[in-house]
Amino acid sequence: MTTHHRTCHLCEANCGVLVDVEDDRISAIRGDDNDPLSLGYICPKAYAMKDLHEDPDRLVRPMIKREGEWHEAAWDEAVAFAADGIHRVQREHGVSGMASYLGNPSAHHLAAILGGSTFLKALGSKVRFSASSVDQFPRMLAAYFIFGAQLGVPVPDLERTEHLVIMGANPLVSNGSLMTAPGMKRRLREIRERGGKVVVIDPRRTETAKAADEHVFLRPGTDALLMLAIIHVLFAEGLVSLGKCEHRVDGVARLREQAAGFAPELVAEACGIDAATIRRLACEFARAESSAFYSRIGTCVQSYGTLASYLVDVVNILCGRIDRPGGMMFPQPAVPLSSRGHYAKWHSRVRGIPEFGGEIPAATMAEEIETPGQGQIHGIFTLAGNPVLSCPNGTRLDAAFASLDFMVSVDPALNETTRHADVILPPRRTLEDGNYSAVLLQLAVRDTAKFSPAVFEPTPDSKNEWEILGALTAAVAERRERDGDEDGAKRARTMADTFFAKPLEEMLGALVAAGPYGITLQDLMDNPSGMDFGALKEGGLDRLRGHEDKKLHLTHQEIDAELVALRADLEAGEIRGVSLPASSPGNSSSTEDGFLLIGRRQLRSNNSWMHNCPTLIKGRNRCTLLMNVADAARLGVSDGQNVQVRSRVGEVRVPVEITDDMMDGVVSLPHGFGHSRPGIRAKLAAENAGVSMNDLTDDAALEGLMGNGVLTAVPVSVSH
Ligand SMILES: Nc1nc2c(c(=O)[nH]1)N[C@H]1C(S)=C(S)[C@@H](COP(=O)(O)OP(=O)(O)OC[C@H]3O[C@@H](n4cnc5c(=O)[nH]c(N)nc54)[C@H](O)[C@@H]3O)O[C@H]1N2
Ligand SMILES: Nc1nc2c(c(=O)[nH]1)N[C@H]1C(S)=C(S)[C@@H](COP(=O)(O)OP(=O)(O)OC[C@H]3O[C@@H](n4cnc5c(=O)[nH]c(N)nc54)[C@H](O)[C@@H]3O)O[C@H]1N2
Ligand code: SF4
Ligand SMILES: [Mo]
Repeated sequence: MTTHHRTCHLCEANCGVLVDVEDDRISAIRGDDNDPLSLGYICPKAYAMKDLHEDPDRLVRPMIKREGEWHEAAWDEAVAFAADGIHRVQREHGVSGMASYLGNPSAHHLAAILGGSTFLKALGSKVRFSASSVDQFPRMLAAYFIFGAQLGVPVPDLERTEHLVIMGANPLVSNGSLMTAPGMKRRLREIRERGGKVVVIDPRRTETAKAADEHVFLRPGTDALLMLAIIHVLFAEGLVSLGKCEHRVDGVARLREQAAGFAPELVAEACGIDAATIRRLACEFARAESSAFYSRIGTCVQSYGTLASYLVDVVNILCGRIDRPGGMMFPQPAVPLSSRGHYAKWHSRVRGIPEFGGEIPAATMAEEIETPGQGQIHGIFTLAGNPVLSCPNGTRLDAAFASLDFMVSVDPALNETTRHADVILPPRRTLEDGNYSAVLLQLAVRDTAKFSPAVFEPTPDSKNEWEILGALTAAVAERRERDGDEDGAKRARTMADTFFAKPLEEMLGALVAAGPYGITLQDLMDNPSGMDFGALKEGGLDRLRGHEDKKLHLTHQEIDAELVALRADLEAGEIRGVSLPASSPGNSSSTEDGFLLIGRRQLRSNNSWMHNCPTLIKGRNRCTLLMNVADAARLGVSDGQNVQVRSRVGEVRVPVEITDDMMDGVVSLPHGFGHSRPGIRAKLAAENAGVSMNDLTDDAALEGLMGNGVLTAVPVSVSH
């Protein structure tokens, strides 16, 4: 038997694992006690690494579709086919006639993230989409506004905080996000054991809420109102104390005026939280020895997502919690990926949505494909994504993909999205490749570094994303050269010759050597469980490559406009067109059969792509609609009964699961299911198909500042 050290690549937590191999098969996957970040913790998903490695449905050969039939192909043939298609679309419809979509796992693989970003430069199309715009973009845009860097997202100093507020996140199940922090259960327990407090604000009494000191139900979509009321209290009670940010924050006085109109009493009913509780939350946060206000996807994927995320940062700033031990701090990773980013340099063609970091929102993908005219999308390149199940109005997107002239996917799965491709280029199995978690270690609650060497020899004639995209880039360059497209050829040729020509490990070696610890690849190899650079360090605000004046900026016309819109909405009794409850007793958000739909994550699932893993999918049907006891009684539905859920864009039929854990008037569906579409190759997933929540989410609803997908507080009706 041999034992191999790896970092689990399945979610953001980055747990150190030991993979035991006997006779060329994985015999065990265990937590690595010596990993300085995870200290031996793993979750049940770790075992899915074996399922994924052995998945019989995984594509191992490139696939070309001809007259509707899939055929295995040699790499040369498939790469040439892909390059021909891309070149044809770009020649006929312009460079940006070929769009791209990068999915979530690309952030977990060095080969994919470096390969993807380098290939997109060669491709040259400005029409880029990714899973980030159905996820954390609002959090990043808030960081861009305030700190001047889209990757300048602070993380809670879990190892030292005395008071942690968790809003719109369920880290006990998700294992944390924009907060690389394996072992959340232990971490929360330790905060409480040292006399600290953990508060969860969420429309569902989640697994995390149950492990906290206090849970507060919040009406979905109203986070910005709650934060404004908290800011109002901080000013009214004289609790603003900027600490080390004293001379580096702009716009505090103005903010005070803006928050004046949002007294707790004014927002209480809309938020479903009484004013006294809001006051207490604010005071406890400000008065704690140390405190960190952490918000995540629930707060992002709403119509005021950027404003809400921004106001969370503001609360941390006003209480002097930024860049301070026990507060919100900036990690110092071994490979810093500093990127200032940009915003609103240009706008999407159809709805005029501002770009952010060079992308336009995934929720606009379908309209950009369907709407004729100059700049229409005719082809798409997807890498590690399944937007048909993960983006709003999946039904429409599904049809839009079917109408494309050409599509190429770099993905190991033939799934709901890649079934529309003309050619699929599958990367080799993850455990056959080395890896370094460059993106997620940017956001870790402790500074560490670790390289994961390959566990298995590569399957003969297999390629990773770096190699696939390198070959594709060279092939595209050739076609452009042949056609005399000098600029395009040069762009692709430069990428192929100067970047892709280097082995990935050489790229990594250069990156760590240039980092703050000046380590070498050999150092990483010599420390198979990882290198520990200690607890989060102060000075992050100085290290950040943010605003030129090194200040935190709290005055932005975009934010002002959102505040005006929110104020008007509050007066009109709605949140961007979704009605707030009429002066109703208690927390109720429901009207007869009308509900607000929210999502949920589950420990044995990960977005759309792990339902073909036997160890995860076994057991009861988990694609259920959670509904509160009183709502179920009112509708006359019983546990397990199938109901029809309708939204503006679609409907699904799904069994109800009755619970005490939902807020009145709010129902919850997990996303990532819906494997009943024909033509996918995932036997177990198809047998446990469930329904897709994104056949209900609405692509007409966009977040106000950069058009992030609105995946929560979706108005639906439920009937039987
Ligand atoms: N309603 C609702 N919708 C949501 C969310 C929600 O909470 N509610 N969450 C959103 C969030 S946070 C996210 S991140 C998105 C995710 O959205 P996507 O990233 O579009 O979807 P995934 O389901 O993660 O699909 C991952 C794809 O990557 C492939 N893959 C896996 N490993 C590799 C690899 O090593 N290399 C390559 N090349 N491909 C690989 C898989 O086969 C699969 O096709 O979904 C979003 N959608
Ligand atoms: N097991 C598992 N782990 C995962 C994933 C997975 O699919 N499964 N996905 C990974 C990915 S891609 C990501 S981005 C992370 C996400 O990690 P988290 O951000 O922790 O995601 P969720 O568990 O969806 O938690 C979101 C919470 O927001 C709540 N919520 C919904 N609407 C609102 C609202 O309007 N306001 C507030 N305040 N709360 C609201 C929901 O009830 C839910 O508890 O998880 C990662 N980890
Ligand atoms: S928490 Fe995430 S990284 Fe850790 S074992 Fe589970 S899936 Fe892997
Ligand atoms: Mo995500």
